[in-house]
Amino acid sequence: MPPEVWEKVKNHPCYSESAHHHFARMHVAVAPACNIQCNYCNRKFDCSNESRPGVVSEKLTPEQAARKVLAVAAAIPQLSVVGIAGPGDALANPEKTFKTFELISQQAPGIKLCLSTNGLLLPDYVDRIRELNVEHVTITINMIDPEVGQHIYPWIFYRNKRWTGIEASRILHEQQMKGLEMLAKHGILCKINSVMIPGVNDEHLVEVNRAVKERGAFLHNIIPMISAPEHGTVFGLQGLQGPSAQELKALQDKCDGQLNVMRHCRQCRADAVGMLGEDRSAEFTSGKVDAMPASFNADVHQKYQEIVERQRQERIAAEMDELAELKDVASDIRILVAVATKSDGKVNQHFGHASEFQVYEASSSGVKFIGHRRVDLYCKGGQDDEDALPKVIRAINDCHAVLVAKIGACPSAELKKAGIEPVEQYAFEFIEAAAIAYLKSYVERVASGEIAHQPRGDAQIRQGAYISAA
Ligand code: CLF
Ligand code: SF4
Repeated sequence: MPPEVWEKVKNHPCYSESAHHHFARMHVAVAPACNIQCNYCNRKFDCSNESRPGVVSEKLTPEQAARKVLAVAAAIPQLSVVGIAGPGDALANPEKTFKTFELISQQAPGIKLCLSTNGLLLPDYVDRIRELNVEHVTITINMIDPEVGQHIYPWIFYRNKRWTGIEASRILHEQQMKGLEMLAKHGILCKINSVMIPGVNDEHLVEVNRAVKERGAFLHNIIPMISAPEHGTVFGLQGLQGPSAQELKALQDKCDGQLNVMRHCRQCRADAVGMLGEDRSAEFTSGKVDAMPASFNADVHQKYQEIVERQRQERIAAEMDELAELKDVASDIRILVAVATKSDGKVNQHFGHASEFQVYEASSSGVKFIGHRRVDLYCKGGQDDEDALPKVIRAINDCHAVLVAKIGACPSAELKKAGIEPVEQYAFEFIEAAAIAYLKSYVERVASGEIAHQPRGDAQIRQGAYISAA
């Protein structure tokens, strides 16, 4: 990656997988209106235990948003980026969106600005985006063929007129492509979000991937549709299901290499706060923010970034050391391992405290992050929740092992029964180094006949609800 691009992404938790272990984002919900309708979205729904785009607990004015950013920056030194991602469309609310960015860049100049849009009005605002030094823009592009688009978008509202059917998708598509080309020409890093809707656009997304690459996109984020009937979306009510873990991975693998593929998206709420795997929005409601200190101390954030840089170097060195050892063990075995981690890219969480597991693919060529699986906490208030365990097992059923800091005897026995090996041996080590060391020991045990290598089954992606870690 060219050094000037790495400078832009190295502290952005969404644009760099390695950054997401260290840096936090926050969204300010200043953009309530939307100018299109997607069949997988219902913005009326709001539940404090629900985490998905479009959902928000309270809408903010630009001034309230700027104050909230200062309060969060004072409390969370990991904060590196503020995004506007709805709950409607950022560019359908241009005054509020750009006023908010102006205030933040004046009051917290070290924080990156990030914008997410459906792209309908993007060409109109490229100049404004550049003036405000917004370096990261996400466009949600679910199709490049209006024939496909008409099944996703029942209508759009454009130039004072409501458009429906294929014409609506044609206009949206043209605007998205034009906006992407304009941004790329000016060196703004564009991430494309595509919602994978099985039976509607899943195969088509390979063509989308090719088309956005040609137009200069930096990253492609293919996310599973969240679709439960109780969300009240058109697709949810029609009974359309999101993809399984294997289906999602197969599509991401097909697109990988053409363009960088993001696999660590958490499908955040429009008012999310914290590291990607956590949601601390409830700590920063308006009433609480008013009583908090609100100031931006650039030194604190700078010092934190220096610490992360050192950890990154240590982490890479540990991975290289383990890879060198793996070279002695020739094998084409490729396995997935689930990891319980809180932060810093280490195996450092108790099995029962994990609200998600990160999944890595380990092979003789190295370790690759392939996704995360949200789960219900197994340990709640010190009590084990036996009902949660089968769901955890279903969520990581494609993995051969789960690497944890600690695990109790009972879940350990159940995991073994399901064919998933619980492993405490790498507690507090860097994830990549731990995954390679585990693979080495696995391959050696297969070679010695101690265990037989068996392929694993599919795993379930949890639909929507995310319970904040206790
Ligand atoms: Fe927010 Fe999006 Fe910027 Fe990130 S989220 S506006 S690029 S700062 Fe990130 Fe959240 Fe996925 Fe978005 S994990 S939903 S990709
Ligand atoms: Fe919902 Fe976003 Fe689609 Fe608007 S663009 S309908 S907010 S998903």
